[in-house]
Amino acid sequence: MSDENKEVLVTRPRYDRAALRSRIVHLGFGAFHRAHQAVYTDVMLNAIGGDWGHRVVKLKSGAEALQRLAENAYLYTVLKRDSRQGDQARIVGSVIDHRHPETHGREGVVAGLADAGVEIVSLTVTEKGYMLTPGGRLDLDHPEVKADLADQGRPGSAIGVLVAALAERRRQGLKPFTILCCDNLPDNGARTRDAVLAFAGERDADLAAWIEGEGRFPSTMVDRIVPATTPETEARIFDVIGRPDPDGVACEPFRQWVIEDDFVGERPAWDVAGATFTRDVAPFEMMKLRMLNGPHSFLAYLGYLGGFETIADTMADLNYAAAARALMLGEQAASFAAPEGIDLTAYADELIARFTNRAIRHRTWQIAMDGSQKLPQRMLSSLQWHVEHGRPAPLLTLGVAAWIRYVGGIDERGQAIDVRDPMAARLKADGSETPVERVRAVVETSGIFPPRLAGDGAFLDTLSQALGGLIQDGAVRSVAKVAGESKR
Ligand code: NAI
Ligand code: CS2
Repeated sequence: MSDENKEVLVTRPRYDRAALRSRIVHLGFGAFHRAHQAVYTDVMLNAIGGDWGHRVVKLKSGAEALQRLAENAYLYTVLKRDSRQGDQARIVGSVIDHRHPETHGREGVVAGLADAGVEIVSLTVTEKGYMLTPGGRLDLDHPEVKADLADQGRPGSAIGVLVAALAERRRQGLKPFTILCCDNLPDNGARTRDAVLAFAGERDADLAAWIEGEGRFPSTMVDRIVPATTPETEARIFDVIGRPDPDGVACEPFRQWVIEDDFVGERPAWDVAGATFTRDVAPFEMMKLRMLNGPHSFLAYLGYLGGFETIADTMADLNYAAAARALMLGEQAASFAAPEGIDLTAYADELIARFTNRAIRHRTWQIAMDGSQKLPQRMLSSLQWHVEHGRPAPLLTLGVAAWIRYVGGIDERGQAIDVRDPMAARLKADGSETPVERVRAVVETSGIFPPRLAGDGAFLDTLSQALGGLIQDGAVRSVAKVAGESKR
């Protein structure tokens, strides 16, 4: 019997859904939240019951999708897929309510957070949703920040909504809620806190002081590969559960969540579902961003340019697989201190196995999105470490060169690339520049390179050479070359 035809185990909620309350509000109800935080709550509820439920919010598009989810009693499928072990499905029951600005009005969204029963507001609004400068501060010139500061009762951005809801809680004499950032940002709790305090400070210094004193912003390391849903995923979910599920998602079996244990009030016992509560998340965040996300972006840019559609397709080229592992262990691992008790070689081997999972179709194009928001924490900070220590870093350099080539907007076959990035228009190549000119232009216009790199002529020359080599040889040969050199 082929894997596709084997009977698939389907786990369903065994707890009393009527007992759940909207004690967690989630901003950014995308693929990841469905297969990560909501699953941890669902697993916990199956184990010990309780009343923790999620009220989910989308601030941008998706009003109809949320309405449809409500009509389906907020139940949806998470399909765990593994090319070696087969599939397993879970019907998740922990989501119980929603808010959307088009359905409930912007004021209704704010009220959904300010509600006295809410203990935690979690977020997965993507890196750009925090509206930060390359230095990690709230960008006061960002058009959404300006608009929300001008119309404070009706905010549209995540930070604006958080501050408006906190102001309302204070007005009502309530405690603030805990703000739990679950995006792939470095020091994600502290960055979110700084952004919220900066926004609140523009509005009212007393409000900012109250949030600073009473609020809590635990940092988290979140991990599970959850690609955007494809028609193939939808068809497979149909086969497994016997009906269509437009809200279903597919993901890998692996999941990890490390959470700083610092909440305003109560919190769910997510540890029952496998999460780790700890005092210091930073070493885990750093390890994940550099060992997983850095190589993910490397594979995404060089894979896309090399003509590969997904990460698993890219990894099937053994030079790419060797280069990814060499990047992890030969360059990234040197640049940070591993969390206590973690063996980075074993961690890297597990990552390579996860990237090779052919049942997961994670498009290189999807991961390539928003590179200007991702590169600093994934590659540029470790590249800076290498430059400061006088150590060559050919794989990181090639990865950054591939990003520069990719955001230029034309692929190796002369076809246009659909570049999705807040800086896309600024980063487009004009086609007449030499690699040296192009590197200098991108470094200057993006503003994302740390000064130590942007001001280092030798580094810029090495990066220009890598870009020149990539243009001349193409991605596949360039990767083969660095993979070969890394073995020596
Ligand atoms: P998605 O595209 O399915 O959902 C993104 C959500 O963010 C949507 O609800 C969208 O409306 C919202 N959003 C986008 N831009 C926004 C903005 N400017 N302001 C407010 N909301 C905005 O993406 P997915 O897969 O849910 O990933 C979201 C984030 O979760 C990632 O950027 C990453 O930081 C984190 N993450 C994702 C993982 C994955 O494998 N999918 C794994 C680990 C973390
Ligand atoms: C990916 C991540 O889209 C991306 O940029 O690198 O979302 C990745 O899938 C997750 O961080 C895995 O936990």
